[in-house]
Amino acid sequence: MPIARLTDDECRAALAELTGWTLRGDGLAIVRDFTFADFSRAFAFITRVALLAERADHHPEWSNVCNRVHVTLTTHDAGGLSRRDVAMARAIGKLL
Ligand code: H2B
Repeated sequence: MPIARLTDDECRAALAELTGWTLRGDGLAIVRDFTFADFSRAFAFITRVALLAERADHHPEWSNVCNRVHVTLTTHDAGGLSRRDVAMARAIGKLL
């Protein structure tokens, strides 16, 4: 289902509201690094986000090294940022 990309103004407003997220260099995604006490906690976080993502049918791109998780949010169906990324970033924030 097509979804609109955020306008530049909407991107700015979203970033002002979201703690810890920054705009990727190309402006098409938001990124955030998470650091946990150990790998188990990092993996538990990944699992919880995966369940959220399945429920929302909106899936992050991510990588994990030891206790760190790097998350990228972008909307493939929109070719950039959409309100789905903002909603997912908010939902992830509530897990912390
Ligand atoms: N995740 C992300 N990040 N972007 C999408 O556009 C997207 C998705 N689309 N998860 C969903 C699945 C789509 O492919 C299905 C068909 O709804």
